[in-house]
Amino acid sequence: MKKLVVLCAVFWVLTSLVPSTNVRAETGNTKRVEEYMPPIPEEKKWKLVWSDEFGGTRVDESKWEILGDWKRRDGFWIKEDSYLDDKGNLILRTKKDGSRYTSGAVRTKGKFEHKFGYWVARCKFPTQQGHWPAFWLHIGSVSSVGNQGRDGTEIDIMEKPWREDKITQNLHWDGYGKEHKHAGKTSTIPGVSEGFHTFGLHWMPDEYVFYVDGKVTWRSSAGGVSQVPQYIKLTEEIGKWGGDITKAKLPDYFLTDYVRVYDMVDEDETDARRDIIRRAANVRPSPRQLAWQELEFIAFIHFGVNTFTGREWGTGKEDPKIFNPEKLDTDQWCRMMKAAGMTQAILTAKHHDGFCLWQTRYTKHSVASSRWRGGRGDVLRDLVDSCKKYGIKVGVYLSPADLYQIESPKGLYGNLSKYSERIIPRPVPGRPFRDKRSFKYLLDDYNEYFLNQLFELLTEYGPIHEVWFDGAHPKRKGGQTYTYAQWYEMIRELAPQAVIFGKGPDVRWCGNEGGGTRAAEWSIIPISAPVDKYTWPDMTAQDLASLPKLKDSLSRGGHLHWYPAETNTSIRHGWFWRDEKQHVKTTEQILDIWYRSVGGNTVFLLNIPPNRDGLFPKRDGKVLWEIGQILRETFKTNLAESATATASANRGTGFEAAKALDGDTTTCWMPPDWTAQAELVITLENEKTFNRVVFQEQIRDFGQRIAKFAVDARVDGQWRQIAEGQTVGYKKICRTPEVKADKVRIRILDSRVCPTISNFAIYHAPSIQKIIDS
Ligand code: FUL
Repeated sequence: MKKLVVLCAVFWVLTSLVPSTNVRAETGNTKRVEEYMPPIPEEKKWKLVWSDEFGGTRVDESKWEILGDWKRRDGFWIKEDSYLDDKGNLILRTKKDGSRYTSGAVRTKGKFEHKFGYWVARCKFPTQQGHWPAFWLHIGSVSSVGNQGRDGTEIDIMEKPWREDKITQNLHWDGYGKEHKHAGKTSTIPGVSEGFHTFGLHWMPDEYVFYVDGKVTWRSSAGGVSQVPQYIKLTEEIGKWGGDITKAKLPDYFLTDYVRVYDMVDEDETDARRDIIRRAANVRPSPRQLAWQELEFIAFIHFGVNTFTGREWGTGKEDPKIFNPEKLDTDQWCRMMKAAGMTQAILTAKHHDGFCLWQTRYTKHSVASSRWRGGRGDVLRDLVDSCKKYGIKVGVYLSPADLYQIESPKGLYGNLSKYSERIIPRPVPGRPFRDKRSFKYLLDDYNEYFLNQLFELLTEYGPIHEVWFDGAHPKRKGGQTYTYAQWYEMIRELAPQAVIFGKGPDVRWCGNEGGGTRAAEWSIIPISAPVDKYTWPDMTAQDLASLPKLKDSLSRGGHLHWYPAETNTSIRHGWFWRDEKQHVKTTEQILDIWYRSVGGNTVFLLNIPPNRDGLFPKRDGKVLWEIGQILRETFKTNLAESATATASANRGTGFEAAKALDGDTTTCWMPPDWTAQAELVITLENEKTFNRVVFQEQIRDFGQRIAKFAVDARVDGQWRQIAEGQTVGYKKICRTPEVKADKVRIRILDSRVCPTISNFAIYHAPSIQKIIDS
């Protein structure tokens, strides 16, 4: 029972929602009570901001400081006299210890200090005389004199130094010396000495209202009302005022069932929050985005004149003759990509320098003017043919920046040509198109050139699955702008399966080129304009899409868009092959990026630049092979294949816990809506030794929802946390310590609306060294 209370309380804190002024709560005494909440204006709601339900066996020292050991009044505060009874109560014990009397006391000093709101504790009193239980608020500045109690007041929400049915409530300010001031009220409350009762304070900026069992006992503004944060104290003291302790039968106990602190918040804040969460949880990937996400690990191939000059960014003035990769063998590229487990290859068909790797009709600055294969070679053609053979998809990088078109005398880039109606593709004598579709757009010279080239790429090389638009510009000219809307429209028509990367609506640049990943990688991103009007800037911030970010954007008229991240980096230092002194990342480094990116809700785009021969270099090939071997070895046997699953909350038919284990990622376990926290427990067939835990959300129909989770393994009958994290999305892979366990538990600690888990698996990753050495 108590666990439920704690869970509920945590849920309230996390979701910050208290739906009505009367909060249902369960108590440690298995009695349901309706928590009394002071009246508030209609547009306000109570929100639980801090609480302790005192579950478990140890006082939570992140919340409380246990006082002692030292003398206090006529007795001693001793740490061992403050403890939990494992029935959901804090015990402050009073006892005789030799000749001295001892008791317990705790406070939240430095751990929780707060002002205003509703403060309530549910307590049961000791029965004997001589001691003095209290629930009060304090702060060091109570001692400062002047400014009355506004700079800090001792607020005694409850003191009971009597055995009779009465309690007292008090305010003290301006220190405890000559200037000390005080106001207070003693109330007789029949029955208060027996059983549990609640003692509350509604602390407002201009008044204190004291409650016992939900009834007002005293209102006061004495001292001008404290305006500063204060901490909580729960104490037992021994002093004459409480009666003669020598007459008491000891030990005696002061029990507290809970302490809760609520704030008054705007009603629409909580409703608006739910509304944002609901909206966020309803954003879905398009089928093309989903297909792209499932590619997981893809290749980038930077190749061109830079390969022959050793430059990262060309100048546009390169002589095409320098391009001569005599041994070019795209089958070799494919074998290596395949060995690594890569599923798609994106070629720099044209990089910033403007040199084209395919037989374009629209410029001579291409392979056609090179010495390679007598000017008849076509790198893209070779690549698509090989990829077809090896079952690898193809993407194209077509740089909007084009230095050849900027620098050459008749260059089209920024040439200030007039926009006029033009037909794409522009016919070229002797080079007809098989695809008879055409597009009529208002264009200038460079946008026409760009669209003509896109038309060639998208109609003459088989299906293209990704179009990569780089935002980088070594140089600009003539105020050249791009007619992106037309580019996108033509891509959608000619290659509906293709995702548009970067300067486009489908796939987001992860924000760095070093393989960095985010702890929380959301695919639901706020954008400041509707999709068709948005200009897709680089998004490099760590926090792109937390709820506050969504709220901020929506409040300013923004929109939510499914915009998943692609993590791009190069296996080499630099994007192009330079020489064999060039640093190549190690297998361990690439593997680490693979885990963080593929296992962190992004697609991993790894660049492997061919050398001047037109081959993937040996060193790079070795890393690719090792990566593939390691991943195949690691993920070959799912040790949870014959496992069974149960869940803490169930939505019903079709969404049972077992759906997380059925090998079908379109089915999932899902608890009821507004279950932000829930657990999925997987019972393994028998004890298994593993160090990888994989799970996925069903993003196709339910989007991305999980915001915080932990993973536990049951080792020798004891649950032990082995991983924690924030987002999950398409896939989460946790690298955990190696454990031998018979159960695994995913604890969803926060999610939007409710979580889904479409797949769960565990694996044992062998030592990398063993594979590298083999
Ligand atoms: C950047 C470019 O400037 C680099 O040369 C490289 O192509 C990289 C993938 O994108 O923006």
